[in-house]
Amino acid sequence: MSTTDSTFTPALVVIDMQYDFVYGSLAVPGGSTIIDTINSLLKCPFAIKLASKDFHPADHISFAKTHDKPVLSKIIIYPPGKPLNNRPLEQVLWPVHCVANTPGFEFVEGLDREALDYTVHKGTDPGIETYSAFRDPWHLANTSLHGILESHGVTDVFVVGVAGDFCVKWTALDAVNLGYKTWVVRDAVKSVSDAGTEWEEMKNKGVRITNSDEVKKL
Ligand code: VGL
Ligand code: ZN
Repeated sequence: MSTTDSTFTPALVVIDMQYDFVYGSLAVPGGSTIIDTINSLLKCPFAIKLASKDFHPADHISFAKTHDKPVLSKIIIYPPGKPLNNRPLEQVLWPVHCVANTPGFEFVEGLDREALDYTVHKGTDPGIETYSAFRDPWHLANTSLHGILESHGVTDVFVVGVAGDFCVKWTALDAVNLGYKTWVVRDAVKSVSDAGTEWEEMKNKGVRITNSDEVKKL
């Protein structure tokens, strides 16, 4: 990876490599198998290296328990404070996961957290699901991610982590929409579902799919 080209300022964004998503209540199949690959990418000369953490209050809107409904059932959610017919969205209800400052919220054991320059929290508002590490689905509030990337003059965003079909995908799509050249590193991502449709969807919307060996040659 070249650090001398001023038109190429790459950032590595590690999505949600937390205990609950790897071994805990919402374990993504194969999640532990990408830790070494992510650590090897964290050794590359990215201009900055960031990680997101899902940071939920105990009564978060995305938890089945909050609604007394079965896990993986669906509800319709609305932007808070807006009329009820304003941009409804379908919300999958999850097991309780990544409750702030519980063991499930911690970075997974083995992740090279020393290599990280920044940690970005998301999903902090009890009433709003935030899959994207940039912002909620209605674009009512930004996390710190876009501001950090802009302040470092980042041109290219490389996304890794979990889950490929939720937070990785929505972060990558937002990165494209915000004007970054956006890459998802396929062998450093695992998904909840094995259907694989997220890869075609991301490609169709301008995300570049790459792999860790290619990234190391950049
Ligand atoms: C995620 C489901 C619920 C993710 C977060 O990190 O992909 N998935 N909250
Ligand atoms: Zn969550």
